[in-house]
Amino acid sequence: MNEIKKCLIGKNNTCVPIWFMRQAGRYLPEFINIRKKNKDFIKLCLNPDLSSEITLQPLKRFDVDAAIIFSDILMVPYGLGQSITFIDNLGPVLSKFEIDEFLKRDDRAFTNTLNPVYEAIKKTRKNLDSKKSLISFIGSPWTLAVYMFGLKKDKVTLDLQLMDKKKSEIDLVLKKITKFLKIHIKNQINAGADIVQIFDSWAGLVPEKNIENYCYKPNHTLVDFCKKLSVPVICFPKGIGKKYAIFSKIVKPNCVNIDFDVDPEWAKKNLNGVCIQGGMDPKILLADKNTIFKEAENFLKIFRGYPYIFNLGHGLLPQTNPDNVNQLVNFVKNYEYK
Ligand code: 1CP
Repeated sequence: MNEIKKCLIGKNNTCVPIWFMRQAGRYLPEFINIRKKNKDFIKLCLNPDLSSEITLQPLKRFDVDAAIIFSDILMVPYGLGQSITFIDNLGPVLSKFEIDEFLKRDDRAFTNTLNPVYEAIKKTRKNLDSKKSLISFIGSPWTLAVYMFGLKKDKVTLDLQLMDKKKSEIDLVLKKITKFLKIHIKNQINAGADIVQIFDSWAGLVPEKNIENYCYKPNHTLVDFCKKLSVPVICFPKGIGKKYAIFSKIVKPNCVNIDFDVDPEWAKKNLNGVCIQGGMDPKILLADKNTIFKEAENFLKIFRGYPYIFNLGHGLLPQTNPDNVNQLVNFVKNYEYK
């Protein structure tokens, strides 16, 4: 069994496995090269050869313990019939959401559209060292709804008026999308992925009165589904602050990724002993070597003897120097407690 899985199922608290969110893509020159020649991001995600190549790029450079499939959480709305364009400096823009189309979408059409993602996973598993995990992922129902309905006013605030107007549609989508997310999880596992991470990147924007129904319940349903498949699952409810404690208690994933606003000491004491992943601010990787090592050591010391997977409090930033990532991986791998 590989190191990450041992950590996730509670069989190991001595070694600290490591991988990074957004390790494939964004900051690696070899990715940027491929990206320049492939302007359509969705098409790139649907190209099994290139997707698999990009997934393996970080593993050629760094001794990380996992690959994460090069895809996107927005492939699910795409599989449900929404078209998506990525606009520089603005991010993804989805075509108008049509509830009737969504309700008519059948399972087979969904799986067929996303089949290249599963092909990419198969290909990657074949070329990946058996000691390394292959992580698959989904966006949570709420985080996907934020994009599907265009619920944000700007980068950090919700359009509450639109939320009110669309309330019944949103509630229906949050319920019905779970079926497709389960299919997507199962297909990724059948193709060879061995861990699932659920990104709830906009959990921090859920209004207090909706937190139960929009965040805890849907994450719980999906975590239970993964557990029934005997697949370890990591949740990342970004931005929920102290609610990480109640989230862990209700949702009970194998592991939670803490974001960089969460105090790691607090997390160790309050997350019910669940395996913890991440936490370090991705901005630290823009600093000098000593700052990076000092901060990494802080996390290693805090989580000494506790099931911990080294990762960040959000994805690697586009301006990250790959040499710094390499130095950090080697530092964590060779760290010895004094
Ligand atoms: O222009 C480009 O080159 C595209 C940049 C890019 C990349 C490399 C996007 C657009 N998505 C991805 C890949 C991706 N997305 C991965 C690949 C594997 C890896 O981690 O290396 C993963 C796991 C994601 C997940 C993802 N996509 C999330 C959840 C994690 C997070 O960052 O919070 C979210 C919110 C998205 C949506 C998305 N995809 C891309 C953009 C620009 C966005 C929007 C982000 C936003 O709204 O701020």
